[in-house]
Amino acid sequence: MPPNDHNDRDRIYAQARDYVSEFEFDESVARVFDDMISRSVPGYRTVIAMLGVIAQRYSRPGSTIYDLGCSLGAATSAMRRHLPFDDCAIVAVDNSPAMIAKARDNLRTQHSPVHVSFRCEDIMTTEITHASIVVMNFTLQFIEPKDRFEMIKKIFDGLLPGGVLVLSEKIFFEDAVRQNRMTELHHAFKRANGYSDLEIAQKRSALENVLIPDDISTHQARLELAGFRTVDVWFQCFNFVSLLAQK
Ligand code: GEK
Repeated sequence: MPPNDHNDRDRIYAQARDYVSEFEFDESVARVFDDMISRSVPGYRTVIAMLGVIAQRYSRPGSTIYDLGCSLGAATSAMRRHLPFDDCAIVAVDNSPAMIAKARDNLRTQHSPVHVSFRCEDIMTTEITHASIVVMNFTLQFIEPKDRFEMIKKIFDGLLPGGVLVLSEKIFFEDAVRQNRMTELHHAFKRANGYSDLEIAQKRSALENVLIPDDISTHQARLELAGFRTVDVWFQCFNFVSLLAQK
């Protein structure tokens, strides 16, 4: 495959299917993932670019930075470019072998003294220690709701004092009118990016029991219960947000 195959156009749900199975981060998704996420998540490129700025501000010498659910390594790459300390290390984790293989490939050509180790494992089992920054960029939404507190608490415990968690998520609004308005705007965004109504509907049904969004107050309460001192929404576009939580 050509080295830039991750730039392929996402046409996974373009044809009508008799049965839409549950969404999986398999080889076919990994191949088109960069295109898929950029055309599906409003503000994705901005969030990735700002992770570089956040990494520059909150990294500490000799600390570890975690990218949990790293997919093709976009967040890792942005942070690595901006880290002011050569002795930081990045741990990038994903449980999809196809994603990890491509992430490894993508980062191979990036010149930086900062070491990156890729791990193909469930982030529920990842040990977090001596962390200045932990990034979960649109990943917690795929973790079973009953396991989410345990995950956040583990991150809190593994962060250094003053360390930060960047948590980006699709969110759900309790208020039905607001939920409809934001969902409509999200779908309008996808249509504007070339997705058909069929693609939008089939992808939505594939994700139905896989991506389970929380509302913003659930996120905030969970982070505070885990012990985070401050929780700020630093980015929002329609029903997608990113939070900065500091220990
Ligand atoms: C980005 N952060 O480009 N353990 C490990 N990985 C997991 C797990 C798990 N339990 N569950 C899901 N994943 C990336 C985008 S995508 C977001 C993240 C999206 C992985 C899954 O394999 C996928 O690669 C990633 O989390 C979610 O900044 O597709 O909306």
